[in-house]
Amino acid sequence: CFQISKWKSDIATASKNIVSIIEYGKTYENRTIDLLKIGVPGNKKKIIWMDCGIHAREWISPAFCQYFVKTILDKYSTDSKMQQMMKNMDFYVTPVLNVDGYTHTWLNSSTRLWRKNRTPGPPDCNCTGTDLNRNFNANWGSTKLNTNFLYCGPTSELEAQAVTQFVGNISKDVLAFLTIHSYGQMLLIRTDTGGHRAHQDELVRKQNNHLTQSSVWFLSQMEVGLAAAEAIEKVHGMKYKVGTGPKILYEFSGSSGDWARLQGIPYSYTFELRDNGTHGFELPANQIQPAVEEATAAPCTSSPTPTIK
Ligand code: ING
Ligand code: ZN
Repeated sequence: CFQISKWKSDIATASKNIVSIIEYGKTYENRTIDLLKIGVPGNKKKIIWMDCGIHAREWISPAFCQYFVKTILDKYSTDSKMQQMMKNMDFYVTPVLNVDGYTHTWLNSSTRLWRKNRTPGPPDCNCTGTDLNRNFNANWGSTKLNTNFLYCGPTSELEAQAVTQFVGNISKDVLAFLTIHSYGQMLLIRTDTGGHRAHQDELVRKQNNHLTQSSVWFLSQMEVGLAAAEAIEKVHGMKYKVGTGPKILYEFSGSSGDWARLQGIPYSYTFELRDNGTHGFELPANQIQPAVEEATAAPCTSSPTPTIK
């Protein structure tokens, strides 16, 4: 984390005109939560939100955020499309959201697979930490997953409060909310009502057999997702699945992405980066570079215009 902090300030110094650091919260152990704001200063800009490292052990995620930032900055210096994009949009990139948990996984091999943050549980309970991706105010408590291991908020944790407050204030300008995890090689999209209900929603859509605003929007997310998966595959041949969490992974509630969608942010995607389970969270070093390269192709794909029949 020390190295990532240094990397952030180096970048902000090197690209003063378009990069700044915004501190927007503190962790339980009093570490700073901050993000890089990247874009040409101006008015009426749209925002792309990206957070990495909400889960401590998913190390490829913070690596991805750093590579993504490097890529768009490199492009900015040569590519007129990127220069135009930076005039219309700001990227808000949090390289590590769960700073305490992430630091904990670097301690030793016995803590390497820690997922949650580091808030202590009740004194009589051997249950340190809260799963931050079950702590957001989105259908909170509506799935079976609020056990110790996957405790639900709502928004009891400082880290979730920081995101809720910061994004809440700017949400009408946020075009896309991207939150980065591993592993599984998936791009998760959302229904209007959240991850605990996607099955039912899909049935209703099929029964009605007509286009509501919500189904048009759903198809458009799907279409953008499929184009992104195709772009990923072109880089190193890796296949990514596209769909809703409950359909291709499992049911959940209290995730940041559902919360973002319920705030009215049009596009909310959760990335599950490499791999497919062979190494899982402990992705070998020689896969870091290809994994972040291919995933960068996803947000850098220009969105297709939805072709709804
Ligand atoms: N996966 C996510 C998790 O929080 C997810 C999957 C994403 C669920 C978005 C719900 C919403 O469980 C990992 N790998 O953490
Ligand atoms: Zn995760």
